[in-house]
Amino acid sequence: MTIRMKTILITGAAGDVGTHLRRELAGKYVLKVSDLRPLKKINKEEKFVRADISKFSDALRITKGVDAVVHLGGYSVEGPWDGILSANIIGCYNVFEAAHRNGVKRIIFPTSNHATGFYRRDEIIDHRVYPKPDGRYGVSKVFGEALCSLYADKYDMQMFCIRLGNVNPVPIDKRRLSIWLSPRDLAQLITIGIEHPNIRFEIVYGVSRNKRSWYDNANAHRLGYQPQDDAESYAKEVLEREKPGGDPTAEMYQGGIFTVAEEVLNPAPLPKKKRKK
Ligand code: 15L
Repeated sequence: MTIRMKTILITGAAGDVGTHLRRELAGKYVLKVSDLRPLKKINKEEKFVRADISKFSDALRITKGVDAVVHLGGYSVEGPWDGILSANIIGCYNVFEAAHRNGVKRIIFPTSNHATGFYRRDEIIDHRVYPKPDGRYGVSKVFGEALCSLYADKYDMQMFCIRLGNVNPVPIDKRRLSIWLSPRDLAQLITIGIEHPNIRFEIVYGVSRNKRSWYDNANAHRLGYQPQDDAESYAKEVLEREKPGGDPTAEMYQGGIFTVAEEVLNPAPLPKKKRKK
């Protein structure tokens, strides 16, 4: 008996998280990858479909014939409202509604720690806390979570929300020691979202087994998540690099610099990768 491989649509596939995820999931699923931008590299078994998800017709086209959608597409940091509105509010609605109309039953929605960024760092929060977004971007992620809840209740879809911390091969600063998610732990969570038989509407935190975590991730563990990595292994070198001081509000809240950022292009850019000579 041959087992049919599931086809998974990954939107926003050209971004950092999408790139890590495609590498981790290669060979496990048929990957249909989409983005507004061209992909730097298209892997052998991937099918690339260019799409602007702020257009409903594009969303309908890309969600056809897939078993599940991992919806990474959109604006991934605090930024100008127009961009967030079209990519994260209109775009997110378009992808979910198009998936529903195409009979796709399962959506994995990587939301963000910035949906709850105005919780203090001395608090431990679980998946049941009410949202406390730390900016326009955070609000757009809360909107996406609310849509997930609606599509689960109204259309009986299986909606898995992962409040991502920071996906990176290694944690890059003090705040990220608490919210780091290694690419292999990311892949494990996404796989739970794709495969778990009893998902309706779930919220979990997308973080590794970090000693300094701000989250009680019991809901993820209940669904079988066993993170492999702990940011603490990098703590010494990260803290040695950390500059003292910093904005006191940003230091107090889990969302860090996002809590004080306005409509800038990216309040917390990741360090530029060193170019190979
Ligand atoms: C996010 O939500 C962003 O998508 C990501 O780029 C990081 O900035 C991350 O939050 C973070 O909080 O570090």
